[in-house]
Amino acid sequence: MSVISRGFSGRRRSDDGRLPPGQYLERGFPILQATPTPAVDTRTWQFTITTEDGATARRWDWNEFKALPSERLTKDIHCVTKWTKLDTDWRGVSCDVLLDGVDTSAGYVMARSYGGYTTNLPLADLRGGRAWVAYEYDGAPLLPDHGGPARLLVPHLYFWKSAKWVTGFDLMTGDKHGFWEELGYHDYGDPWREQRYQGD
Ligand SMILES: Nc1nc2c(c(=O)[nH]1)N[C@H]1C(S)=C(S)[C@@H](COP(=O)(O)O)O[C@H]1N2
Ligand SMILES: [Mo]
Repeated sequence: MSVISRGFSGRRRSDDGRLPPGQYLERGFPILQATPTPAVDTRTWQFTITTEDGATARRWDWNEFKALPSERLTKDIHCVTKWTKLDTDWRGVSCDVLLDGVDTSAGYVMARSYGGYTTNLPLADLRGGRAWVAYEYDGAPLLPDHGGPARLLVPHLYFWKSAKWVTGFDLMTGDKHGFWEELGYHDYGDPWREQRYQGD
C-alpha cells in the first residue's frame, strides 16, 4: 500500500467501494462446503464440456489441462454468508480458452463437481475474461479444502458459483437450478445487486 492510499477516514482507499452491500472484510480464508472434501486424484482427473445435445465437446486430462495457456490474476471474492476477501491471488485457465470453438447455442451452464455439487450460470458469464478454472492459490497448488486440484473461479458472482473440485460444464438451452439454487439461492447471484436468494 502506498502512502497516498490512506483517505481522510484512515481507511485504506483501496478498500473503498470494493465491499458490496451487506458484506464485511475478511482477512482469513474461510472454508465453506456442503459436503466433505472429496479425494480427487490428478491421475484420473478429467474436465469435460458437454453441449445441449448431450455430446462431449471437450475433454482434458490433468496433463493436457495444465498445458493450456494460464493466467495469474488478483480478484476480490464475495461469499453470500457476507464475507468479502480482497486481492486473492490465483492461477488458472480462462473459460474463454476452455470454451473456444465449442459449437453451441446454449444460454446456460451447469458446472459440476466431484462429490456431486452443481451450480448454474449464464454461459455469457463464463466468457469475456471473467471466469477461470483455477489450480493455484498464492503461487502454490490449490489446497483440496479450497477446491484443489482445480475449481471454478467466477469472482463477479457470489462465491457459491465458484464450484470447488470442478469436473466440467454441461451447456444447457434453458436455466436449471444447481445445488444451492434449488435450496433457495439466487439463479444469478450478483453481489453488487445483493442477489442472495430467489426473488432478490
Ligand atoms: N463443490 C463445491 N463447491 C463449492 C461449495 C461446495 O459446497 N461444494 N461451496 C461454495 C460456497 S457456498 C463457497 S462460499 C465457496 C467457498 O470456497 P472456499 O471454501 O475456498 O472459501 O465454495 C463454493 N463452491
Ligand atoms: Mo458461500
